[in-house]
Formats: sequence, C-alpha cells, structure tokens
Amino acid sequence: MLPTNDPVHSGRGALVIIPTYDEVDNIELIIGRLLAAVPDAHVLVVDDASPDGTGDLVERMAAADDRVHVEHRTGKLGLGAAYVFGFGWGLQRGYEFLVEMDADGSHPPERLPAMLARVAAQAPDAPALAIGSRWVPGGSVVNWPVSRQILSRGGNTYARIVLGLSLKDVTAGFRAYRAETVRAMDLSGIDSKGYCFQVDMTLRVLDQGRRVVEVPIEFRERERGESKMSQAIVVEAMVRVTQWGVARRLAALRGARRR
Ligand SMILES: Nc1nc2c(ncn2[C@@H]2O[C@H](COP(=O)(O)OP(=O)(O)OP(=O)(O)O)[C@@H](O)[C@H]2O)c(=O)[nH]1
Ligand SMILES: [Mg+2]
Repeated sequence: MLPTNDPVHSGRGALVIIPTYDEVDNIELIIGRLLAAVPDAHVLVVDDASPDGTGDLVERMAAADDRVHVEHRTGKLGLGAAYVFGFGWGLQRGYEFLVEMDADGSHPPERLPAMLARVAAQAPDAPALAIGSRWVPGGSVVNWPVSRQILSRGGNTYARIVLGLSLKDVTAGFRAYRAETVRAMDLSGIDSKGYCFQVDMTLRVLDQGRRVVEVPIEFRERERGESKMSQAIVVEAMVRVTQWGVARRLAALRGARRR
C-alpha cells in the first residue's frame, strides 16, 4: 500500500517508461538521476533498435540492477507507439503509477516525487494525471531557443482554445498517471506519433471525468544527442488538435439539441 502524501515513498509502485532512439550519451545519466530521486521506482526503456547502441547499454544496466528493464522494438515506430507498448507492459505487471519521461535530460526526475504525491493522494477527487509543466508559475525553460518557446507556447494556446482546456502545458511529455485510468482506455485506438499523443492522452483522462493537475518543472534543452522533433510532428499535432476540437464542438452541439 502506498503511503499518502509521502514524497519519499511515493515512488513505490511506479513504472517510469523512457522511450529511446539514439540516446546512448544520455540514458545512463538520466536513469542514475531518476533512481537517486525515486529509489523505489522501476524503469522500462522502450528502445526502437537505436543504431547507436542505446539498447545494448541498457541491457547491461538491466543485468546489474533489478529495477531497470529494457524492451527492444524492430525499428523507429514513433514516441506514441513506444508509450502504448510501455503502458501495456506496465499494466500487465500491476504497477500502480505509470510515468512518461524523456531520455534527453529535459525532464528533471527530481520533480517526480512531487508529481507522484499528487496522483497518489487518497481523496476521492484526487487527480489521475500530473503533468510536469513549463508554463505554470514556478515552471521554466532553460537554453531553449526563442523559436522553440514560441512553438510550444503557441501550440499550447491553440490547443487550449480549440479544445476548451484550462491546462497551460498540454503537450508536455513528463507525466505521472494513475494506472487504473490508463487501464480504462482503449490504447489500441491511439495512433498519434508526436506531441499530439500527449494531447490525446490528456483528453482521454478528462473524458473519464478525472482531474488533471500541473506541477511546475524546469525544462532544459538537451545537451547531448539529436532532437527527433520534425516538421511532420508539428503538422500532425495541428491537424489532429483541429479535428478533435471540431469533433468535440459538434458532439456538444448535438448534446445541447437533444436536451
Ligand atoms: N522508442 C522511441 N523513442 C523515441 C522516438 N522518437 C523520439 N524518441 C524518444 O522520445 C524522447 C523525446 O524525443 P526528443 O528527440 O527529445 O524530442 P522532443 O523532446 O520532442 O524534442 P526536443 O525538445 O527537440 O528534444 C527521447 O527520449 C527520444 O529518444 C521513437 O520513434 N521511438
Ligand atoms: Mg527532448
């Protein structure tokens, strides 16, 4: 049983899923920081056959530490698909909390205890999702070019308006979920590849009538390795968010007409 509001112990029952593609210079450091911050957590690296040997390195780490696991996929199949795979893996093994985190050091694992404490609260209206947020008071970005800041802020503002959300950082990729909320989703229906995967997951939590909270984090630009961000990912996010927004407005209108 997880102690309530106890950040020191709140990692028990948590699986931290880290998708990787060519992160050999980052993965050891980030797993070390994570396990120092939340010693009870388990880690699952979902590696898409990284040519730089990330998967082999994590194999060696897994052999030396029972908390570390790695699964290899056949090729670069996208971030969303890696998380869907990781969620299935964690649900099968009965973890109570499922965490999403990047390998590149942008997400500070030292904030995970605060995020887990929010979703571990026992209150009936306790949030089912805690988002590590750049754009709430106390949150920040370090070393991010202005162009990326504009893209992130602009994308979030667009999503907020189109989807009618009050969240400030709905595209953020550092997240802690209550596992039962993820279990209640039909994950086979998810095919978003980039940022819109995060928006999609947020909508699915809200549609269950569950609460989503934001915990401020300091987000740092990666210092090593290549970004996998692309124009295709931005276009996918804009198109999907627009489609979801229109579909939700139409559904609301139909509901209002029936009443
Ligand atoms: N398994 C898997 N992991 C991926 C894939 N694409 C990206 N990743 C991982 O997902 C995480 C986020 O990717 P980044 O390249 O940092 O993308 P980003 O954080 O959206 O963009 P930047 O801010 O530019 O770094 C990292 O841990 C990547 O290694 C993929 O196709 N498969
Ligand atoms: Mg990154």
